[in-house]
Amino acid sequence: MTNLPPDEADDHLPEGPLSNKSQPTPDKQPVDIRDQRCGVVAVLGAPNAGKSTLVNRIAGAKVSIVSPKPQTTRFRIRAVLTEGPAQVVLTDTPGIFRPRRRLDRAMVAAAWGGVQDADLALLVVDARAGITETLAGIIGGLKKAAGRVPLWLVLNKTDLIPPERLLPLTAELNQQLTFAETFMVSAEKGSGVAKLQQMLAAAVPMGPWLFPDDDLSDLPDRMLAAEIVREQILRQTHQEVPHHATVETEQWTENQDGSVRIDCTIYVGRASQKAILIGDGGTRIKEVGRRARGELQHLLDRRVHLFLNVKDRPGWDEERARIRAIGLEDAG
Ligand SMILES: Nc1nc2c(ncn2[C@@H]2O[C@H](COP(=O)(O)OP(=O)(O)OP(=O)(O)O)[C@@H](O)[C@H]2O)c(=O)[nH]1
Ligand SMILES: [Mg+2]
Repeated sequence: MTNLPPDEADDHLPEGPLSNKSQPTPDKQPVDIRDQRCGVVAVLGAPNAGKSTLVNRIAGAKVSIVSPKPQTTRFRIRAVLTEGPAQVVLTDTPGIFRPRRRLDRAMVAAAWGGVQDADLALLVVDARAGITETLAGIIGGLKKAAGRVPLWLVLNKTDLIPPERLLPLTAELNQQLTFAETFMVSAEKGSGVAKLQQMLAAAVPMGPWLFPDDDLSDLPDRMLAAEIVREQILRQTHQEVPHHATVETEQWTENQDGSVRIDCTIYVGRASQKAILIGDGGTRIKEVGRRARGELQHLLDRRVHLFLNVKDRPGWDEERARIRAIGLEDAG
């Protein structure tokens, strides 16, 4: 049991918090329901292609966690962009790869499920990585779904490669699949994203909005807290620990003074991983807690007391209950 005392430091990370509400804009005119347009856009691709970075960029807020490690996103998160009469609901999905664990199968099933529910799908490709084996597998899967949903190609991370490499890659990908549109962007730097955003807003069909216009995401606060803690684990631990850790919010207690107490349990696969995560004298877990608490406090705009409890639980990634707790459906 590693219960942390509430940390008094009030800092938060420079990347900005996850958030599920936009700042109020008082001059916004209400849009008549008969004029509203709304569409669901699935964002898919290989792990680490930059899907979540792109979704956050388009939503204008950090809705989905991002890390340099593959398999950061584990379940579908919807980000909402409302612009004029158009509402674009972006579904950020887990990267698609060859699954091994029950958890992996559920993640990949969630990603493909995202395409089934969509009006449009964006295939995000890491332009520097090019056509990897993983991407070839995704293209194979998309060929089977061809025709059911329009596909747009988004070549990302264009800041990392010379421009002359982009056209051959685009040509090769367009040979393998029919893309209605192709975009070249840097989700991180922002270049090319405004154009994509405009085209998305113009492409969504007539229909009533699915979300209030100040919603940014559909992530419940308890899940949000767990994701913020997991993001810190992804950033502060290495090798096998991040992929064998899962976070669940066990308790959410409203205090009379307006603060909230959040108790999270972190499950890891082995006692050795638990030792790494806790660190010498508890230094690492304290830092995870300190940063996560800073972000949460900023996001929830209230004092947060965060308690982290690390448990080793071999085989949690084969357990149905753990998989359901992170919002995934068991895919067998
Ligand atoms: N240089 C550069 N880095 C990027 C760009 N977009 C994303 N990244 C980085 O790529 C890494 C992965 O980004 P994510 O957005 O987490 O990727 P993802 O596709 O959501 O990954 P999974 O959730 O694991 O499938 C992070 O370190 C990002 O900062 C980009 O346009 N340029
Ligand atoms: Mg992601």
